[in-house]
Amino acid sequence: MSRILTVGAAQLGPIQRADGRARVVARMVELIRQAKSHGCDVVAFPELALTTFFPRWFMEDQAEIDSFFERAMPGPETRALFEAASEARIGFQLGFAERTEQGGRIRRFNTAILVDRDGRIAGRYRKIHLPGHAEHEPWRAFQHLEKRYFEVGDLGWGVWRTMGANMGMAICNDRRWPETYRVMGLQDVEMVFIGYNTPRHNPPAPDHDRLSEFHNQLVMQAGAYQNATWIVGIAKCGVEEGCEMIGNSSIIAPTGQVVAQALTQDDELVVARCDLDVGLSYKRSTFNFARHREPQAYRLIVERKGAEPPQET
Ligand code: CDT
Repeated sequence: MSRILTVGAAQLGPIQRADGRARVVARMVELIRQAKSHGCDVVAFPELALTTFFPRWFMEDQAEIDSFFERAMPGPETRALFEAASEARIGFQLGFAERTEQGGRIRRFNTAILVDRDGRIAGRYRKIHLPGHAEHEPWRAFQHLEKRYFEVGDLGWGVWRTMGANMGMAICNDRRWPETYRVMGLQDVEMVFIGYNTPRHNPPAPDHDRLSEFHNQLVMQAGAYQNATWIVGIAKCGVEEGCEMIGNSSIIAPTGQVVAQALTQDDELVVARCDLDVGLSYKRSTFNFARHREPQAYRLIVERKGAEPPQET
């Protein structure tokens, strides 16, 4: 008997700086309504889904920076999203900027949560691979200041048994790193949600620009196959404040095949019926980790951070 989870990747088109939370939440509620009509069990939104991608600007005024962060989840403006989803009996995944107080210290993370069908937060992930830079670099066409505005996530990559599946999350740049997937693969993950905001132009390496969609597919399809898991990639895309971000939100099977993909660079729901047992034959054969992995040979991966070339012989 197969275990089917119907999933909606709720891609969002651009969010401009002047767009308030209420307007964005209304767009998300409309996508939940569409998800309901397609029989979705769970719907996934992008990274930092509630505002424009603010790390593109250098800001020094902390109050201005904090205007992009959520102090409570749900908060006054996001409660409507929780209510719409639980009314529809749909779980969801949401990326947002999290401002939290821990031990008397304010901390800020690029966060994603998994919310079950009853509107309860079942899982939380804080982005670990923060791309970009921490200081103003005016030579760039636009900034990418994630290293300035966020701390490195402190929760690792969890996997939660919820909504009938083993579910995990990663955020945007994490998808380019094989370690991300393998940590979840080792917890028998069956579905990973990855929201992203990926500008087409990469100022330090413009030669990569024309390969943006290819690299997006390459890493997510490889992560799915090598860990025998479904991957749901969800873009915030289109031209946001003059900066183009790629779309191509995709639902990828444990076989590595793309099952469904967005056509637009706008709000669009991508739906697939995902058989959670499709990965089983891979987990039992080629990627039977318990049988075939050789962790003693992988020690360098955790012992060394940067590449060091060999000595000349
Ligand atoms: N949001 C995010 O992580 N974006 C990055 C841009 C990389 S270039 C600084 C990404 O990996 O898509």
